Amino acid sequence: MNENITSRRLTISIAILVAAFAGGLSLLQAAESPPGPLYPGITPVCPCESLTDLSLPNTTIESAVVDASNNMCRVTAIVTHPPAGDRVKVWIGLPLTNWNGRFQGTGGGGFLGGHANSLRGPVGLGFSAGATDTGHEGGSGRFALDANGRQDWQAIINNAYLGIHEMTVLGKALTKAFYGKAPRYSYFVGVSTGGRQGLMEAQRFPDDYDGIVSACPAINWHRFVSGSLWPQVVMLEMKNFVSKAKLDAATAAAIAACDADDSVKDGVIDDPFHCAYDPKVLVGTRVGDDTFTEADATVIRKIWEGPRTQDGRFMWYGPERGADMFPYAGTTGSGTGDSPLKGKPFSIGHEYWRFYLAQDARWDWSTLTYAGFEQLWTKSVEQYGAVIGTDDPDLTRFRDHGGKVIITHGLADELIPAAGSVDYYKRVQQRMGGGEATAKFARLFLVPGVNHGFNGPGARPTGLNESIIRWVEEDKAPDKILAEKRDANGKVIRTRPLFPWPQVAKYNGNGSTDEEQNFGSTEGN
Ligand SMILES: [Ca+2]
Repeated sequence: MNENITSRRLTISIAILVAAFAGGLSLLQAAESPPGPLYPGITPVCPCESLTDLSLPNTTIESAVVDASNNMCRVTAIVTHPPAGDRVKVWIGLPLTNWNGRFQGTGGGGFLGGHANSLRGPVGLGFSAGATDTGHEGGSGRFALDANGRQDWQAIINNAYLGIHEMTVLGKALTKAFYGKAPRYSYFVGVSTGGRQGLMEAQRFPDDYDGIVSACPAINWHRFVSGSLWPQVVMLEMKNFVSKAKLDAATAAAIAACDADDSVKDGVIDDPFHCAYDPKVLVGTRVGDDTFTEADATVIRKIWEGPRTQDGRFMWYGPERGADMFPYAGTTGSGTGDSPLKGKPFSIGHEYWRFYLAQDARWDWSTLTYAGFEQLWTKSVEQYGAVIGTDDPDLTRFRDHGGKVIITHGLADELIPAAGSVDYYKRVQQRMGGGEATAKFARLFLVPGVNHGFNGPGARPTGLNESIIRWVEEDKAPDKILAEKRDANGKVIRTRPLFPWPQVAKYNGNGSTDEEQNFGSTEGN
């Protein structure tokens, strides 16, 4: 593969990430009011610049400078793990005034471990805050191979779990050095990979955080990221690439078929898990200048079904009906004349196959077969599950430490199948003593009709930071989260309640379906 193609793919990868990341970040910071101070009137006990003198094992504090425009002392440090020679970059922001007594860790997206810009939001709310590159720059998965083309396990581990832990340890130490007091509570707030990083902390370093908001988490990484190439192998094996127009037509038809099942016709399938719409209905219909075929219906059915072994056994979930199928299929062309239909794998999945599974930067995805897919998907589970799977349901130590976690996932997530979060939460319930016992410290809120960036026809959750703080500090568990939909001018045009899974919102039959008070909760999903 030449450099042009490589850099173009990287650009696409980063574009998708930035879009999802921005949506997620705005989700987590929208309209949040600053939490009250835990140490009223506290001020720094040393100059920002003096933090470079702090001595911590395997840590070099490169700079500590006042960033007046963001009211913070901004610290940059490198953490290493001798003799590996690795460099995990950590950014810590410490409010110059009005520190609220809490620390907040932030996460990344895709292969991006995190970003220094993520400090601004939480510091603006009075948190001391941390971010890290988890040991590599940028959003490519190339770091998984060393200069000799072999797996760089230190880099893989730093990205999978160790970088966030190092950031947290350093962030707490710098907070204590700067204010003379350790943070009383620590929170981790993340979206996508950030959501995965938060749950990884709960599983592996359960004392790091008191509260975690994990939005559309990239948990089950070893299953769904490799699984994201399933639409490509299906289309290759069937020699039938399905156009974007046909994929969109099938999504629209599924929404039309299942929209009213929740008794409100609003363009949203509240319960896609029970939407059984079959695209065979579309066979023979015209889509633009083309006709929908049996083979098109089969491909779409297999995309929704998700990866299966050659003898038909379940491997993983597909995106739900109502989620955009284009990011996984990436089909371009019209299929007519000089415009052949071509697929294009989801960029993060493609990089994972190249750098983790095939371990060959030049690996050609168009050589995929069902047999090859099954073989390397299985390798992914076996070789990387324990490292980056983030699907350990044993949260005993986190619970016993007093930890609380809110998981939320859009049901029209086009990049991470929402069923994976339900699968994980069910396993947590089984491991942690049942639904009621689990709900005392971990709750899942599914969000109908929103995608990976929490955008779409549905309403997006609000007040997640406030909810986790109230749960941790006042022991008030979130029984309901308010979701709202705004128009282009920012005006709220619809509100809906979200209830902890398996409860779902149900219209009570009276009043506006755009007002949350007209919905109650019922058992669902
Ligand atoms: Ca509906």
